[in-house]
Amino acid sequence: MKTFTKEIIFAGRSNVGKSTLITALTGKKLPAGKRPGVTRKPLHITYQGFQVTDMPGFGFMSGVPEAGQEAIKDNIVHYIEDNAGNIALAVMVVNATSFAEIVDRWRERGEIPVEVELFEFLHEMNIDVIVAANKMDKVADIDKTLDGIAERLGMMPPWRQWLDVIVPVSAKKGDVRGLKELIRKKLEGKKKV
Ligand SMILES: Nc1nc2c(ncn2[C@@H]2O[C@H](COP(=O)(O)OP(=O)(O)O)[C@@H](O)[C@H]2O)c(=O)[nH]1
Ligand SMILES: [Mg+2]
Repeated sequence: MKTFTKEIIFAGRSNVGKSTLITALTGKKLPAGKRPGVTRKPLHITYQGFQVTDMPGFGFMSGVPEAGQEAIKDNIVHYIEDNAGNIALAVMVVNATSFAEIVDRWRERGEIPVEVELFEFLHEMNIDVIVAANKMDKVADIDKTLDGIAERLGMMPPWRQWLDVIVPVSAKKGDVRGLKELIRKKLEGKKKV
């Protein structure tokens, strides 16, 4: 029987620190910190028997027209649909310092924020999701910030009720231990199909 390498995808708005986070977790370099939107196609690396995929960042990027941003979103959705059977886990990376503000701004305009849409879409596809709240080194009130993120994704605060979903990290500082541990826990026994 043919076996497939299981996949872990990292998705999120541009500039939230996806590439930095993958490098911090795996020790492998990906293009990071360049112009937002530099990651247009899914990038793959292999890590501990898994394929790790850095998805293109969605949302506003200076210099990228709105049609291009929509196309990136469509690509992400299609990629996930096409590979759903093989995706063992999705890590949705958010910028903890701006997530609440961005979500509220979209909602005030009567729109569904892309990250909320993505979170729900992954659930519909039966893909296990971790929300990595990144840039925690810039956050003053940790509990309040994480409660705000949980609530906006439809998870009743306090955020500590959702320790199997939400994990604070600081990719830049290399503080990713909680995420590493949660990924390990979720992937136990999921390596091959
Ligand atoms: N303060 C802080 N900055 C970070 C953190 N992680 C990433 N960054 C910065 O955020 C910017 C975007 O990072 P990048 O990994 O390219 O984001 P991507 O577009 O989501 O792949 C870079 O300037 C990083 O140095 C973090 O944990 N804390
Ligand atoms: Mg990137």
